[in-house]
Amino acid sequence: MPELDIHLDETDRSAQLRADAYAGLLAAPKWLPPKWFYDARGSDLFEEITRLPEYYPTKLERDLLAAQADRIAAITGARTLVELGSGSSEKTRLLLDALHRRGDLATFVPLDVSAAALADAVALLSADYPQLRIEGVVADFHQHLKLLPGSGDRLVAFLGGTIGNLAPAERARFLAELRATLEPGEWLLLGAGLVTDPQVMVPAYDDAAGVTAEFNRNVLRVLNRELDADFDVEAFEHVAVWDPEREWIEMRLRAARAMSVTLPAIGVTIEFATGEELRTEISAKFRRDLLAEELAAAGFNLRHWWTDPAGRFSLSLAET
Ligand code: AVJ
Repeated sequence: MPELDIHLDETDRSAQLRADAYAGLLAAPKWLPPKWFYDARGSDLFEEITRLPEYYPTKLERDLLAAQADRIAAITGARTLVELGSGSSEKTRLLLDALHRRGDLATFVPLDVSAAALADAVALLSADYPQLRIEGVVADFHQHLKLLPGSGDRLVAFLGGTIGNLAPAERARFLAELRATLEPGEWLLLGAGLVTDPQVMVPAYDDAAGVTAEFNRNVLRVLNRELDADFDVEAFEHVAVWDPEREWIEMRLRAARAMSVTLPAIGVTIEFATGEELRTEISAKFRRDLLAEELAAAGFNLRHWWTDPAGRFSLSLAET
C-alpha cells in the first residue's frame, strides 16, 4: 500500500457521513451528497460508467486533453500538478506526459476522498513514473484546500465535470477558496460539461445497461454498511432528470413502495411514501459566459477555452 497523506481519517469520515445522513434524510425533500457514492465499489462502478457508450464526458475530455496537453504544459510551465477528485487519474497521464516532455514536472499531488481509489492510482502511477514525486492526499476538496502542498509553480486540474456536483453557492465558495490558496502565476484547468441536447445528456445518466442505476443505489449500500441502516436497496428505482431551469441533471432514488428505514448509528427512523424521491446528485452543465463570470468572480482569468466540435464538453485554462 503506498503512503498517503490522510487529512480525512476514518473518524472524520464517519462523523461526516453521520452528519450528512442526519441532515439530508430528515430534510424535505430528502437528499444525500454525492461524495458518499465513492467507496471501493462505487469508485469501480464510476470507472465502468466512464466506459459506457452513453457516457460522453470522459471520452470528450480525454480527446481535448490529448489535443491540448502540450500547449497546456507550454503555457503553464507547471512543476507541480495537483488533481482534485483524482479518482483513477487515468486521463491525467496525458498532462503528466506533456509536462514531463517539457522537463518541468517534479511532483504530482492527486487528492481524493476515496482512499481505496487513491491507493490504486498511486501504485499504478509510481510504477509508470518512477522519477516523479507523488504525494497522494486523502481529503475532501470542500474542506482541505488550504492543505495543498507545493507553492508558486502549480497547475490544479479539476476534471471530469465534477465541478457540476456543486450547487451554485457551493461552487462560488469552492472557487474563491481555491483561488485564495493559489499564488500569482498558478493555474486552474477545469473540465466542465456544457448544456447540450437533453436526449444526449439524460442517457449519459441513465444508461441501458443499468450501471448508473447500480452506482446510484450504491450510496444506500454505503449507509447500510457504515451506519447499520436497513435500506432495502432493490426497492429504490434509479431516476435521472434534466432540470431546464437550473440546467443540471438530477439523480434521485425513488421508493417503489412505502418503507420505514432505521439508521441506528444516528438514532433515526425515516419513512418513505410510495414514489417518494431521495436526491443523490446534481450534475450541472455550463455555458461559456456563465463559467467565465464565475471564474472571474473568484479571481481567476479565463485564458483558454477548448470544446469538442459539438460543444458538449469544455476545458478551461484560467490564471490566478
Ligand atoms: C464524477 C461527478 C463527474 O456528474 O458526470 C456519473 C458522476 N454520476 N454518472 C458526473 C456521475 C452519474 C460524474 N462526476
